[in-house]
Amino acid sequence: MSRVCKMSKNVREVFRLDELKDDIRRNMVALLGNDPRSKRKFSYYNALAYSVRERLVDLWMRTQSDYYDSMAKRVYYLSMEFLPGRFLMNYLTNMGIVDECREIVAELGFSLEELEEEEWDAGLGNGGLGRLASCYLDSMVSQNIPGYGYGILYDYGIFYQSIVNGNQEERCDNWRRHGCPWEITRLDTLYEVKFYGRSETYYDSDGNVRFRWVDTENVMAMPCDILIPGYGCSHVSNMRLWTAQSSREFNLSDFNRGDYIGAMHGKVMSENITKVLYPNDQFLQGMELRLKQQYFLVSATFQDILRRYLKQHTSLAALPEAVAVQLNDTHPAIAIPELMRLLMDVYGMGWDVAWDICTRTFAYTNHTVLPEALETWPVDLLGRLLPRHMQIIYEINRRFLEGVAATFPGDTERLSRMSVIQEEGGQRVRMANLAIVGSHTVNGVAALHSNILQTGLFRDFHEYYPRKIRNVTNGVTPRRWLMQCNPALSRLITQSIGPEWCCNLEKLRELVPLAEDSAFRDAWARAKLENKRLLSRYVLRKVQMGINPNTLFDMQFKRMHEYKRQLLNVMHVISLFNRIKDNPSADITPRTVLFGGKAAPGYYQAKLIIRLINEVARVVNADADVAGRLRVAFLPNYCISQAEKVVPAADLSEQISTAGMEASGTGNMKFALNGALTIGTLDGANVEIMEEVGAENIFIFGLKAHEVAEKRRSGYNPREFYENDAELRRVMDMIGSGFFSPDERGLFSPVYDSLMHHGDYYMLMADYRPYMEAQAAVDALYLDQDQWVRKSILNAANMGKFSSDRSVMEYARGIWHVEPLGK
Ligand code: 6GP
Repeated sequence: MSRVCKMSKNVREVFRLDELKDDIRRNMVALLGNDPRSKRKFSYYNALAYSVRERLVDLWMRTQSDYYDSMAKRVYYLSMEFLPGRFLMNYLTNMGIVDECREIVAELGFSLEELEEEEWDAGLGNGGLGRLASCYLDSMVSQNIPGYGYGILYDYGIFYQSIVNGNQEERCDNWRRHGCPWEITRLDTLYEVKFYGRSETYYDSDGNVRFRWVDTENVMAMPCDILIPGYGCSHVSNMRLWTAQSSREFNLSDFNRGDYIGAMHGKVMSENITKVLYPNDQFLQGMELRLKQQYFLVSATFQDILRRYLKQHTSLAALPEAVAVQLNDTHPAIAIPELMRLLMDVYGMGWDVAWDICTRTFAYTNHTVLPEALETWPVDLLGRLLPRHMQIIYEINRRFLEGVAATFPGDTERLSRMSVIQEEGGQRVRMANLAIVGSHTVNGVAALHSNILQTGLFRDFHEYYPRKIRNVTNGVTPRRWLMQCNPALSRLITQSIGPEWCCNLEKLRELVPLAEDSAFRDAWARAKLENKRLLSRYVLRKVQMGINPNTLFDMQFKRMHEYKRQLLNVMHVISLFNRIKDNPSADITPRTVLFGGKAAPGYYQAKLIIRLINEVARVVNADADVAGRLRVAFLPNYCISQAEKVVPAADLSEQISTAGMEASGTGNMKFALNGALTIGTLDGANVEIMEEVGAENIFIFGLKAHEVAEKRRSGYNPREFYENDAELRRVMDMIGSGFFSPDERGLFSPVYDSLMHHGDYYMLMADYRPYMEAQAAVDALYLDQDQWVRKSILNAANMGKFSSDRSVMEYARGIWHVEPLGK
């Protein structure tokens, strides 16, 4: 912390702020070829961005030489997704120069906020998994843990969602169309990545049988770095994102035949590898291109890791002492056979030595138990694309199963469950099994989830490797998710308890006594209201709808998925609507219910629920009886920059997944950190949030994870709830009969049927009444503003555990075995 305070004293000097204005003008001319007298916001945003970035390059190089000089062990966070959002404000926040910059920009005739709005989000991820990776990079570098993120620079990130006639429509997210000032492209560094071909054996000079991968089709990987400044900027790291380039080799025979286009075709195709992010959240779409992307990331990254390592070491034997690789889910798990291949085929090691190095290098994080998300690849596909890896996987599996058979003699069922190769329904490679076998540590992302891994999904593995599967509860960075996104509240907190909280979130506990101070409560409520006003203006701009900041802001923002149960929230909205219609003079707590989230383009049911939300909103918002008491809106294109506006303005955070299905959740943490009260099930990290904030400060309802499992086993009958609950019955009948879709009566039948006729897998019917009761408690509490605000303060005050600084430190000490540099 002292680091941060020291920094802010001489921040003007360190970052040469006196020269910033001139630099912006200079960059307008030199880099952008624009006249500084023009008042184009986009140009000024770019000129500012370049001028900010260039102030970090020195620090970044110094950080890199620190790493070299100290021979520090490095962490490599391998992820197919990063979701950084916008960079400008994050750089300024972590550099501690937001206010200074605001003044300088004002002198140029702009507000900082309007320039910020010129930046397009870097949406290189789908949701939780990618955003977690970005939070972890922030926390690693802010705590001096030497590490890098490695990923893919997709030309098209997560699609842009618009709502047309109530339906989701996808547009491509060409986010770098106008360039991206944060990228540092390394045109001079290229690695060759191989695909296809075959594995052949040969004899080396000592007469040993060796393998080599030949007749391959090659693609080049070019790195692009984006700097990641740590808070206080004593360290600056980077993400290295790969982009595919065609190899220089042309297909000469095509050329010679005069087929120019034919010769170019392969080159063009190879650059497709990094074109587009797969837009599925927790759903495996087993396309060859996706596997190519995964191997592309892994191959390029390992060439880079070994290059860096071999600058300082002569033998690969000590790799695990210098390198820790974290696999963000199984997406990069092909790294395990890849490292084996490199160690054996390229560096000549024997199997046992190579395997020992491998298993001491890798650790794997699981982010979901949803069966449709678990990756398996057909053996013939993987074997065709990566023939040598397929051989290695078979050998890993053979040796592994030998060990299992020795421990559990005669248990063939167990062998077939644990095998890396799934036999039934055509041979497939189970990537989770491969990741577990090849890693020294496997972790879940919240206590409940890790427990489910140990006793459910990975139970056999837990019995075989009793210390391998552990928990590290997720966290979020307090820099972006409080300091940056919520200046009003941050200011109040800093005035009250000092600035240390942003690097030591446990400090927020000092707010606890202030919850009893009415002047502080008033100030807290004013900050919330200010944020609600800002959001209201945004909503008006975005969807041309006025919302009243004095109503309860009830928010559910996350990917659209049946298990997250946006539908249950809609059922509550319909119930409120009916109550108002039945009794127009009823005294009810005025609410504004806001939704946001993208559905995977091929996920029919999720898209239909978006439509339902919009149709319910249409009916509710047009009804004169309801006016002023209930309003509903779906905000299109939920993304990081939208979250930064939504999160600070929430009164109520909806975390209502079917218990046992949300691995952790991180939105739940962001909302509570910003003073929202949670209504939620005992799922994922909600369980730990309740432990921290106290059961009296959170609205918990519904089935628990073991009850869900038990009900599934013993037979669950959703109709029973329908028959015994008139209010629920009415809601269901309205959805099913076309009340919300008068022009297309059957439109929502699939929604009705999924609950009434197809088993209600996510158990909405069972949780409806408990949810309604919890919502009634919310309404009652909101009328007592003093108590509400008190609880809001206590929520934020007790969120210290959920800083990603804490999570990253647990990984560092317990899994990566690295210490912060300079300690
Ligand atoms: C998500 C989980 O659904 C969410 O609960 C968790 O907070 C987040 O990961 C970070 O751990 N999972 C994914 O986004 C995913 O794609 C394969 O899992």
